[in-house]
Amino acid sequence: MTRLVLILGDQLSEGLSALAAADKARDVVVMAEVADEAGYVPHHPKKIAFLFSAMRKFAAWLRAAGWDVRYGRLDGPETGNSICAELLRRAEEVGATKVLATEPGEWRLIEALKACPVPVTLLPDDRFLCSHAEFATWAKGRKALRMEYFYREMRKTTGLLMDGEDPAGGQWNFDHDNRKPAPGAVDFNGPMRFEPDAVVREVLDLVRDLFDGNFGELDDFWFATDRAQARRTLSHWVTGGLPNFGDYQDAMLRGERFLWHGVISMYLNAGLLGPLEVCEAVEQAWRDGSAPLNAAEGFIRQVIGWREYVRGIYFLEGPDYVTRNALGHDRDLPWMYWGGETRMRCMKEAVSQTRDEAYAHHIQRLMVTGNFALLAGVAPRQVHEWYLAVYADAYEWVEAPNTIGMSQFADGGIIASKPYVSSGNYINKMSDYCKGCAYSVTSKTGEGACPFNLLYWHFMNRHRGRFEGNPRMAQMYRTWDRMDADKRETVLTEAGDLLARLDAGEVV
Ligand code: FAD
Ligand code: DLZ
Ligand code: SF4
Repeated sequence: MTRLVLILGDQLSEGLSALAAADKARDVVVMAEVADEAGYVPHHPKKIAFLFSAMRKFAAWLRAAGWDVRYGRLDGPETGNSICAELLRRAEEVGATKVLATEPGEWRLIEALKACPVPVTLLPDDRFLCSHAEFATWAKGRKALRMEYFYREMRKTTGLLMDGEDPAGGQWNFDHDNRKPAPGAVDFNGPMRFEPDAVVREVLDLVRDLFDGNFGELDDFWFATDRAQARRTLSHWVTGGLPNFGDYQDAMLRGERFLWHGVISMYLNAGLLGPLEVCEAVEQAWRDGSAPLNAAEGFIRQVIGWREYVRGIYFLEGPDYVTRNALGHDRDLPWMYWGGETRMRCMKEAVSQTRDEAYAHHIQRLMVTGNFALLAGVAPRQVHEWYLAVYADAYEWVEAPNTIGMSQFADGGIIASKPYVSSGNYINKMSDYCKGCAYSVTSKTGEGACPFNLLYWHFMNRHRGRFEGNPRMAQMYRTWDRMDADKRETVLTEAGDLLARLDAGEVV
């Protein structure tokens, strides 16, 4: 009996569990560009172009490897609007009654597949290094699910950067070496860029026609769109970017969009690269002496630590995770996130590079756009939908814990032990943004005071009941209490005025 083998847009891996369980001689692969997936948030046009190009190339690779592949194009008149509709159509076409699929990375789609009239068998997604069961076992009985302890277990299981039982270099984490401010010049020319070929050009035309209204620039598309290109991107970065990756991981510089970052998350998350192979390449560079340990460890921690950990949390916490709002924030996402005018240089830089590249690095996401939304009290659901839409690497399993949990503290502290908030001082220390800003980072109040400075204290004051008992925040409450009462009043009044101007849609 013929079965269908579903391959989703972020499942473009040769060793995918659904493919491994299928029989090339009798089963039929189904892939489809469908309106529901392309439209559940207004995805950045470069994200759609990347995924459709990579899907089309993966389908061609499967065909060359002998699979019967039925591929639905978005502009194909027969293509269904949803994954389930497409499965039903193909089931009828080939006479199949069952579907094999690898578990999707989003509750929405898992539930849709379970409700689909044609029965779907969901197989574990073994492209990750930690299964749901292993994560649940690790989490069981713990008071706090801190990433650092999870990460140490992952180091031991994978053997990465281990000297026998001990961590290489005698310590698990070199993060304290990885917070250097931006240096003057960047000696890495950024991620490898690829000229669009015929397949990509055809997709670009389609995306230009159908997604013109979405936030994001489609021109100057340079992403890798198949595994061979993604592998070249990885080697290029390991040679040129990795050596300085650790030192300047948190730095931000005007006009330097990628610094020494890998810019490989979109390839990892779509399945063009695997987590173990990228970590092994990085470990090898350290063992060969071409990259320092703080860089190799810093990178490997992000991949086998943070990436696996956030996925574990997403699946452990369940479908309602994205609705959490522990701080009761309800402000609308300011228009500046969609490219509206702003006088804040840091926000302008982060948003405009997001519009151009569908990329911003971690500190831009966490300490600029995320920090501002949290300080301003924006509804976390809206913040979540923005991040899910605008980044080429965004799928809910990874984006939601980062946004709802790490960035917005909306899960009440499952991921973060304290909220990631800062005044302008942090941004000034880690970037050169403040130099060209209409606001003054050193002004705490008055005309031209940096909005981060005002909103920081507004946030601390309005959430005092929740945070003053947190030992990591006590010092800041002491600083606030030592401030002159009039000064505190002025800060809160000016912060309130600023929020009112945001709500009124004025340029801030
Ligand atoms: P590098 O700095 O080179 O890091 C190496 C790799 O580590 C990344 O490619 C990525 O796979 C992994 N990694 C690093 N940090 C994290 C993390 N916190 N969680 C998971 N993986 C991590 N990452 C996504 O892949 N998709 C998202 O949708 C996403 N949304 C985010 C939203 C917010 C609010 C924040 C604060 C972070 C988010 N991240 C997300 C994490 C991180 O910002 C990106 O993984 C990183 O910027 C990708 O760029 P890079 O490949 O250059 O990473
Ligand atoms: C993100 C995305 C987009 C834009 N389009 C498609 C699509 O047309 N077909 C498809 O199979 N997958 C697409 N995806 C990826 C899915 O949304 C992703 O598989 C789920 O969100 C689960 O992670
Ligand atoms: Fe951002 Fe404030 Fe610096 Fe301006 S002064 S760039 S708003 S941190």
